[in-house]
Amino acid sequence: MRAFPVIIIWIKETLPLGLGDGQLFTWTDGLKRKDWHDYESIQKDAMRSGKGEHGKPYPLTEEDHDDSAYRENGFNIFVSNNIALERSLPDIRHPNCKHKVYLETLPNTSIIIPFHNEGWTSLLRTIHSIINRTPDSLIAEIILVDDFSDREHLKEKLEEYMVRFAKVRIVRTKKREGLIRTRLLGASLARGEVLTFLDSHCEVNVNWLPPLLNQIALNHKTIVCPMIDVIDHNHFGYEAQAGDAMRGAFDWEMYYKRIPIPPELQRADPSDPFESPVMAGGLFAVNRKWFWELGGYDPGLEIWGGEQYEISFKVWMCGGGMYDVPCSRVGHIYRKYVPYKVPSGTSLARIRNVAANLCVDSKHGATGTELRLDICVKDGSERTWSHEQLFTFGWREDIRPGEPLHTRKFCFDAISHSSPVTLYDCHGMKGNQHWSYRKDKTLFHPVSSSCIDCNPAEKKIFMNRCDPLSETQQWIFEHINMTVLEKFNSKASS
Ligand code: LR7
Ligand code: MN
Repeated sequence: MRAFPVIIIWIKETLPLGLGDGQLFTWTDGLKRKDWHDYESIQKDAMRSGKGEHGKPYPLTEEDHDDSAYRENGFNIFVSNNIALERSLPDIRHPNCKHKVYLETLPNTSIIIPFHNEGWTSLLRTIHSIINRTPDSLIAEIILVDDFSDREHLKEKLEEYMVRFAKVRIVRTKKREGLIRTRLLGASLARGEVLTFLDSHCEVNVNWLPPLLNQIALNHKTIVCPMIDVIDHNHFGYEAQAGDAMRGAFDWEMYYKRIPIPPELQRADPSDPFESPVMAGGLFAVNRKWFWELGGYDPGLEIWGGEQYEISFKVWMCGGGMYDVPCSRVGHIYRKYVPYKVPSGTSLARIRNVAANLCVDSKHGATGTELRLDICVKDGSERTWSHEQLFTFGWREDIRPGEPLHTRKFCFDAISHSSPVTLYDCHGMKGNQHWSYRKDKTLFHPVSSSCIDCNPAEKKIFMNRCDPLSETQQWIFEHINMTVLEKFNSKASS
């Protein structure tokens, strides 16, 4: 059902700068609508000047560019520290957004922000931008959920700082949970009618919230996402993503992608909300009751990733819809690399040789290089994503270095029954990249009917005629997620 404005033409002609404050408009559906812009805050933003203001790139010197600036957060924290916490942003919405009216009565929302070791100024700028650009009446509370951070500034100092904001609550997980269970903790405590999730390094833009809440008010079985703008990880310049409004999708590796809206689905008014099959993950609003009717997130999801598909599929399968809203824009700092550690045992494993007591190592592993053995990285409580001794067992029955969502696109590859094992661009067509892990602990290569063997003294890894009794051909998978290994082996002969 669509509603049409009764007096919209008159408005545009007489009030070119937007609708007058406090005016109400009754549409044909009988619901009252109003202009939710906060002209005072817009005015304040317009008058600001300084480095990084209006979302302009911060002028970088050589020194500011040093790698140490990126190490802790994956983005340049020096730049973040040098631009104002309340900096202004450019209004890059479609011009039609300036004239849109939304329901006079909108549901309120709990804004939930999970964070793990977030930078001080990037976290604070997220909160300040929300406070400055959101109608107070729509915020039930802002829940900061600390996922067991160990940085000092996120402890008492953060609590002391947030005292100035009556609506901010800080809650903390009791152990490292990962972003999914951290969001769930926030959601379980939330009291607002709507849950709005944001990452801990965002800046919300002008009038971002009313268009999201409006869509949910019209149909509560709706998940809505803002347009996600890019805050550059070097200079913090603010701009739209390449191509701007696109639909969410994913490829066969389950990598999130954005693809153009096909012409037949394009809206007459490009500023109107449009359907999107899957969301990016971090920034969205959902009716609280409906979120729990959907089952929330699967609490078995670890640390990072995948949850955006789970929730997106459930929305569609449960008779709901998912929309991207062009008149709502939120900036997000896209990191240069993932800075945080992952507790061991959460994901996929290293591969240790029984005879050598050494591990397969993909160090210096570019495409075309030979795999080698190396001393097993010490069992600590944590590892980094980029760990060279972590491997993923793909559903195509190939083996690749890295974590499932951060894999490098090289696969174990062998050209014959006596060749070295190399890393080569994954082709996903089995053949030379097809492996199985057998009960006798051998790593079998069906195409050559041979097994992975090694020379402990030279640390070399090569193919050989299978000899399950030889310990140099026996490999142990450590810290493995058993479900993944069972799936990987479902077709393996033993
Ligand atoms: O162990 C962790 N615990 C956490 O609380 C790891 C992370 N976190 C927090 C973290 O502080 C941040 O606030 O969780 C949030 C997301 O983590 P990021 O910022 O490291 O993730 P990302 O921005 O690289 O990745 C995107 O995909 C993720 C996994 O699927 C999440 O859904 C993120 O929210 C999501 N970000 C966005 O959708 C913003 C746009 C980027 C894209 C695509
Ligand atoms: Mn993020």
